[in-house]
Amino acid sequence: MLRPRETETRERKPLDGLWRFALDADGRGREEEWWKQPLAPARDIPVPASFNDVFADRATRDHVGDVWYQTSARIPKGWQGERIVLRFDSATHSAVVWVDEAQAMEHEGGYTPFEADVTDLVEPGAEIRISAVVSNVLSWHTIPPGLVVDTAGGRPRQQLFHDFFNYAGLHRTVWLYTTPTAYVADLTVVTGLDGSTGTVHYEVERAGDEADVTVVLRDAEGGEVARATGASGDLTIDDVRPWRPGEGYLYELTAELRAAGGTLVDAYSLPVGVRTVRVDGARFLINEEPFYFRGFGKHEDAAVRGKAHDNALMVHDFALMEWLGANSFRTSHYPYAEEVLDYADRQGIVVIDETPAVGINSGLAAGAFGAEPHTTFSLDTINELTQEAHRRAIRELIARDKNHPCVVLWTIANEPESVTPEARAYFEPLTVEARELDPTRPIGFANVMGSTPDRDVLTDLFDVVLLNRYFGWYASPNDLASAEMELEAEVAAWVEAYDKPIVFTEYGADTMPGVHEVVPNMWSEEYQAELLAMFHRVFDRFDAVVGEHIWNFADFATVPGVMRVDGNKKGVFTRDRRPKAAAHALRRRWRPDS
Ligand code: GCB
Repeated sequence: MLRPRETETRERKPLDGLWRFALDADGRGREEEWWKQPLAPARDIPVPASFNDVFADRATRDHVGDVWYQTSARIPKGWQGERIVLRFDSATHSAVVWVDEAQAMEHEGGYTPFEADVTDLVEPGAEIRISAVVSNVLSWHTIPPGLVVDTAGGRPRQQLFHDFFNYAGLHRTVWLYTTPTAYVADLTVVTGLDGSTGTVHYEVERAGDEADVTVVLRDAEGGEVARATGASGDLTIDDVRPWRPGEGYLYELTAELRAAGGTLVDAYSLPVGVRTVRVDGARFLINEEPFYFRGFGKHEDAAVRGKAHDNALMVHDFALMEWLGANSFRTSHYPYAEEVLDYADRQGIVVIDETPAVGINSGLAAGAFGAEPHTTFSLDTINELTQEAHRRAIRELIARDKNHPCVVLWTIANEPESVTPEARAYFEPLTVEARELDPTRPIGFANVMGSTPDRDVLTDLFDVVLLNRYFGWYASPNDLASAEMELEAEVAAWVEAYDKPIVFTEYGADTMPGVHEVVPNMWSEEYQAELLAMFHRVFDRFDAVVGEHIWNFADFATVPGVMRVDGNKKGVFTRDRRPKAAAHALRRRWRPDS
């Protein structure tokens, strides 16, 4: 699915700003057809932002159910004759959208875009009212799953099976944009390298009247390097400048549709990084060179705005990663804003791209998050409907992110149950689907602590072993000597069992900034630094360990509970991005020259 971009033939208009907003505490809005009139009473709300923390009341912060957004927008006069599209970059977790009184679209899944052709619903020059009802409810059949429970106090409570606050709302830009009536509907590129020659296989999907396709590839200076005609084909680049970690060199591919006689009908341009990705035994190869992942699991999370995309924070986070010497991160535990992937492409930062499938694990949910005990996979819990939602989540992730050179690996789920035959039955078809959708990238899933190679039943379906391990924290707490032995034994067992690369996608320790100790105990800055150093000592003993992603880049919000004091404190930076002692220690490991 193509991002809206401005080209010779296309315009776009972001609708960010203050919208009108109303909680629907009693769930009456859909029945009372609130989209048919101006929302009242209503408050102003920023878009993009999570709604939870911008006001100062518990009713909003802890709201479970529908909320309503409304704005008005004028369709530019000049858009007469164009195809006009309304697009939400995301609505968490599901939404129905109306243009004036007509329903324009609905969507489930909180982290991927959706759009509708609204040409017939609007009049260039005239104003329209856009209304959206957004639900933050998670159920057995959503990705991620969750459960709404009644409370003695009378208000429903959203039970989560994951460890981050259920921020919701319009987290990303809402656009109106145009395309001509015959247009480039999709574009897919797959790149290759052979010595100093690069190749770009392209496929253009067209919609509307027949038109001829020309594609032109330009280098970063705008010089044409290759050109072809036809809806699909191959371009060759002599003396190619590859995209590589640390060097986000991008070409630009423009697909042009031309009518008979040569008039330009539509043009769409896409940044293209020429690189290859492949797993070979226990090596992870980018451009046929072994790659070692240094970085983090992150979150989209900040004070006040919650999960909203923010360019200032994004640029700052990348600057901090560079300061540390990080070369990669994982979009734990959902697809991040497309701006982030665009920026990673340009910065040469490698991305492990994850679906929002977190919490498919009753053991964890009951243990860590206080959920009622349940069986993970059953007719009444995670079932075929969940699997279908999961399949859609994979499809939408790959459709959105397939062309990003920064993305080198898809993670299908975080810490799912992975030791039962039901887990295998659930995941096997999803791996088949992911491979069909993208045969070019390896796939993995983040394996939960305790799912050791003798118990796990999923790993053979995947290309890489991604391990989330908390030795020294949840296991052998405050005992790094035992933790080191346990960790080493487990890595040895994985190496013995599989000839696959191992990336540690999580390890870490909650750390209160400012707590210092001569003899480091849990929660102190020194303990975090020592725990990370212990993991690194073990990683360095195994060639098959090809990556270290610390949990987490920064402290982040969670549901308050007995496990968490003001959120998860495993950040190497605080929530406002101040370094803990571990950050300096990491910099010495990752940038020994600095
Ligand atoms: C995990 C989860 C992550 C949690 C983390 C923790 O295994 O994948 O979402 O935040 O542990 O800190 O407990």
